[in-house]
This record gives sequence, structure tokens and C-alpha cells, in this order.
Amino acid sequence: MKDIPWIKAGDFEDITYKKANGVARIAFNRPEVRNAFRPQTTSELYRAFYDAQEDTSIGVVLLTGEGPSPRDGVYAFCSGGDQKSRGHKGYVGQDGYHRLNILEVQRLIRFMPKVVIAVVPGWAVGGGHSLHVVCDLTLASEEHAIFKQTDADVTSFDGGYGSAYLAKMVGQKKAREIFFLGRNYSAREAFEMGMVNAVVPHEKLEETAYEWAQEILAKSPTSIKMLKFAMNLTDDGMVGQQVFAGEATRLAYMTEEAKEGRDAFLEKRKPDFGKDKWIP
Ligand code: S0N
Repeated sequence: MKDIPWIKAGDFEDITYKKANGVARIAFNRPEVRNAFRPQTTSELYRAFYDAQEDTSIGVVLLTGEGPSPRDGVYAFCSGGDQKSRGHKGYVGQDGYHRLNILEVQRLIRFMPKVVIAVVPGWAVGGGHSLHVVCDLTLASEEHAIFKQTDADVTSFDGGYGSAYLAKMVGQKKAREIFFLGRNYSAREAFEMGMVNAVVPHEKLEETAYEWAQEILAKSPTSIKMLKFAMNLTDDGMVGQQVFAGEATRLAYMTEEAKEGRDAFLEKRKPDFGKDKWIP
């Protein structure tokens, strides 16, 4: 495997966070429980994703899972909500409160103006499956990736991006099969359904993800950002429009018109936007 010059980007307990040449790598780091997330994991994830969003040198984020498990050598992307941290009212944090904060992480992945690639080295199950669904792209280990939905087995279900958006991705019948039967699907089967972009030999998975990221990083950042938001828009309703429109407003601020509008107000005069500016 090619050496990637990762530099540690923060101190966390449940995740690892690194950066290299425009790429951020965020990984679940609880391999002994198949990288299940507890409230602490999701708040660490949120902080790392937010940092990657705000870092202007970062254009692509890889989301993956550390492994294999030291107990049995099995690889995992993420096995969803940690059932041991689940009380009668939901997932309980160290502060004693029940939280659904994985949904905040999903929204950050969805709305961040950067490309997020799910790099799936093993099990992607339950809420871990939903996370790969909400990522922009998914690369999967040929030998070890397994996709599975257990939400209906444990009564902890994702009725948002994890299911409804999955149905848009793979079709209604297939999505209902995935959720209603809870079977295992290989990387190849997931690829054929259209929810995985490429099946990669395990040894090359991380390197391939990094190469995909470098290809994306060579493109125009504004184009990538607007294309992501444009593709989200039709599924995200008014919120999708708001995110897209925010970027349109940012572009408008960079025009001479915007400068004239601001200057005219500050100089207490009528704006002069010019006569021939109604470009069709
Ligand atoms: C992943 C599976 C299929 C792997 O099977 P395998 O390889 O046979 O390993 P096991 O022996 O089962 O597991 C190894 C050890 O890891 C522990 N473990 C595995 N997964 C979890 C988990 N999710 N939570 C806690 N522990 C886990 C095992 O217990 C075992 O350790 P020991 O030997 O010590 O017991 C298989 O493990 C599996 O099916 N796991 C459970 C998957 C699951 O049901 N996940 C939850 C599904 N639901 C969600 O994720 C909902 C997410 C969510 O949070 C949400 C979504 C939308 C809206 C709101 C929310 C919300 O926040 O509530």
C-alpha cells in the first residue's frame, strides 16, 4: 500500500482524525464492538466533521472504520448505535441525557460543501449503513465489506436518509427488501444495486479512496460544491433550496452589482446598476 502522509488532527477517544494534502480522514475507533457509535462517538464525529468543513485546505473527507478487531480480526465500517448505551428512552450519553445526535452528523455530511466518501472496510450495519447512504460516494472492500440493515431487529430505525433516501438510490422494492428482511449483501451486490461506486481489493481500499479524493481535489471547488448542493436540492425540499441559495448569494456578493448596492446604501445615494445589465 502506498504511504499517505497523514498528520494527526485532534485528540479523540472514539474516533481517529487525520489530514493529508487536502484530504481529511475520520475513522470510527471502536473495532471491538464493530465500530458501534455511542453519544460520545457522535459528538466527536461532529467536531471532526465541523473542523474539516471549516478548514479551507480540505476538499474531501474520508469516513471509515479502524480495524480489524483485536479480538477476532473482523473489519467494520460501523455497526450503528451502540446497543449497550441504549436505555429505555434511547441512546444515553455520559451526562445521562438521551440523544439522537447521529442525525446531526448525517446533516453535516449532507450539507457540508465538501465531498464525503464512505470507505467501507467491513460491516456497514444499521445506523452505520445509513451513514454510508448519506455520504456522497461509497468505496467498499471486495473481500470484507458487508451491508446489512438491522434497524427492524432491534427497534432502532432510521426513517430519514437511511431508508427514504436509500429507496431513491436503489429503488423502492430493493430498499424495502433491505430493511424488511435484514439480509447480508456483499460489496459486489451493493455495487449492482447502485449504492456503492466501486468494489476495491481490501489492500488497496484506503489508497484508492485517497486517489479518488486527489482527482476530485483537482476540480473547481465552486463547481463541486454547487453540484453537490444541486443534486441534494430536489430531495431536501426548502432546506435543500436554502443551502443551494446560500451559495448563489455568496456568488452574487462577488459581482459589481453587489458592490454598487452596498456602496450606494453606505453613501446614501440611489444605486446605479448600469443600463445594459439585464443579460438574458
Ligand atoms: C454488526 C454485526 C452484524 C456483526 O456480527 P459479528 O461479526 O457476528 O459480530 P458480533 O459477535 O455480533 O459482535 C462482535 C462484538 O461487537 C458487539 N457489537 C456489535 N455491534 C454492536 C452494536 N451495534 N452495539 C453494541 N455492541 C455491538 C457485540 O455485542 C460483540 O461483543 P460481545 O461479544 O462482547 O457481546 C452484529 O454485531 C450486529 O448485528 N450488530 C448490531 C447491529 C445493530 O443492530 N445496530 C443498531 C441498528 N440501529 C441503529 O443503528 C440506529 C441508529 C440510530 O442511532 C438512529 C438512526 C436514526 C434516527 C435516530 C437514531 C438514534 O440516534 O437513535
